[in-house]
Amino acid sequence: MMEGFGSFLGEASSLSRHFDTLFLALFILCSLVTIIITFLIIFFAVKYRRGAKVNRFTVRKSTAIEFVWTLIPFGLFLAIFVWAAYFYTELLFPPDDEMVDLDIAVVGKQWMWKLQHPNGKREINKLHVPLGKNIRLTMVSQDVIHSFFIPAFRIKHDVLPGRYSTIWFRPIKLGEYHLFCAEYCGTDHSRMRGKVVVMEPSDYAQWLQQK
Ligand SMILES: [Cu+2]
Repeated sequence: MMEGFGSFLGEASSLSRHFDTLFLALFILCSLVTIIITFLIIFFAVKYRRGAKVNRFTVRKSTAIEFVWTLIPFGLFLAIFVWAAYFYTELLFPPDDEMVDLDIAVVGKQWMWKLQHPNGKREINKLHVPLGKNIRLTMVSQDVIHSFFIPAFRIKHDVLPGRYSTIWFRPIKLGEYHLFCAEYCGTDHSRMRGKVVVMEPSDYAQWLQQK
């Protein structure tokens, strides 16, 4: 079963749900702000249209109202920022070093992904991982900047030349998922994609031993 943009809400990693909740909260908040402002613009445009008999000379000032409409949105968006920053650090750093079950090396190059498992087994454009394990990727690029993107896991991180970057995930659903390069990296960028295969840990152990 392929998962990807088609099943936008498919949750295949432990962080997917957190990410979707954050996205939904931001979406609802921005929609509310948009609706309220649009309503006010239309309301005042109609009320003070040319020729309307309204008082245009006395301005009522209220410091309280100024504070309310400044501080409430500020607080709400600050909360979103703190939430997103927390999520970002969760995504970058595994809960604990000892809790990493599997370390996988990722090399990006024009135009393929090369992946290596701890026992030395290598694969190209395909990544096999065991279900329910914390998997850490240590990534580097051989040439230009690439970006390692698995939509179903909600992970995306730049892969840089000359610098290691890490990211982690815990798959919570068996299946096959899209892997993309999300940073334009040259002619065949659009073909720099692959598959992530989430397997039962026993199947993974077996697969690892295969030649
Ligand atoms: Cu690329």
